[in-house]
Amino acid sequence: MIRRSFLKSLGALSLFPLSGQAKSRKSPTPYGGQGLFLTTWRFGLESNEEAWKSLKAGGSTLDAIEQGILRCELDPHERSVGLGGRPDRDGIVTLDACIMDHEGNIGSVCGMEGIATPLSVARAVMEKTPHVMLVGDGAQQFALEQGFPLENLLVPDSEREWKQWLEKSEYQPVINIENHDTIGMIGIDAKGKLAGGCSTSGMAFKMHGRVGDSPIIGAGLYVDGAIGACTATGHGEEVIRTVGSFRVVSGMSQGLSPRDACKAAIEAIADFFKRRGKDWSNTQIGFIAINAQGETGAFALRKGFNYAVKDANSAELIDAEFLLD
Ligand code: SD4
Repeated sequence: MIRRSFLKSLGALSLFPLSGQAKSRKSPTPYGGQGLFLTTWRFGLESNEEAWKSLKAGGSTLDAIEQGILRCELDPHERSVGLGGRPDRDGIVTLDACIMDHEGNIGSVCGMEGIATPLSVARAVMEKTPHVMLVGDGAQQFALEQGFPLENLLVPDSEREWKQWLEKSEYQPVINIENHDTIGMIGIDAKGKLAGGCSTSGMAFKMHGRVGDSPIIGAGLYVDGAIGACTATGHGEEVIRTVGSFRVVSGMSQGLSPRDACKAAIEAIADFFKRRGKDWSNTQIGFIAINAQGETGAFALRKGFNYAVKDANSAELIDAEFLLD
């Protein structure tokens, strides 16, 4: 039932081409604001402030998003992004990030070690290489060539937690619902230019080499300048399976509100679980979205996901609606 209603709402899954359809719409009018940012989790409040400062100083939406995410990446107390991120099961911190702008330029790094700011490296991949994605040693080598410093990203608190986890030796990577994982940030400026970024250390104590949705364009992040933007947090395998962020933007291209498009994607994830007969009791997934008119929305699989919104008049943390208690 859930899947059928989702298909119906997408108009028989006419997922392509997004931009082509949207061009026939009225061009987006600035929505009366001076810009707007939407960021996953509580740390989004501070990141939004940083993004706002950058926008007010004349930065592009993309500049603002980079500054907002940098704030989080460089904070050693944020234990799921950048410096201080939780390591994999071998005790190695590996970072994933991607970025996408209004025009559809993209860049990504996966499984990168020793560089605290993967979002900026992803931006450099986008702007300075003919490629869109660099992984592992190649990503690190490129970052070093670009002048990014090599650092030990494993802070004592993360090392201690990892050792405790080893003692339990369950070897079961967990999605840490309470620890406010990935930072995903999307925004729009006064001219209606959209952009987004996503950065994470991934699932705590994952297998070495595991990559989730966060650096995958279409899964952890998608931006179509004519339609809207979406980013995801939570169980990356499920977001990849359902091409989550693209699905949300696709829903918006079919006329769904950002909130309804996020809800439809969550329902699709739930349906995939049911079809496969898999246990989803430890799974959390949240989407946040913004359309080209500056309308926002979000939806989560279960209770507990919140996100920060900032515009010229307000800055708040909102509890997302959810499918399951
Ligand atoms: C991942 N999506 O690597 C990330 C982790 C996350 O809340 O967002 N957890 O799968």
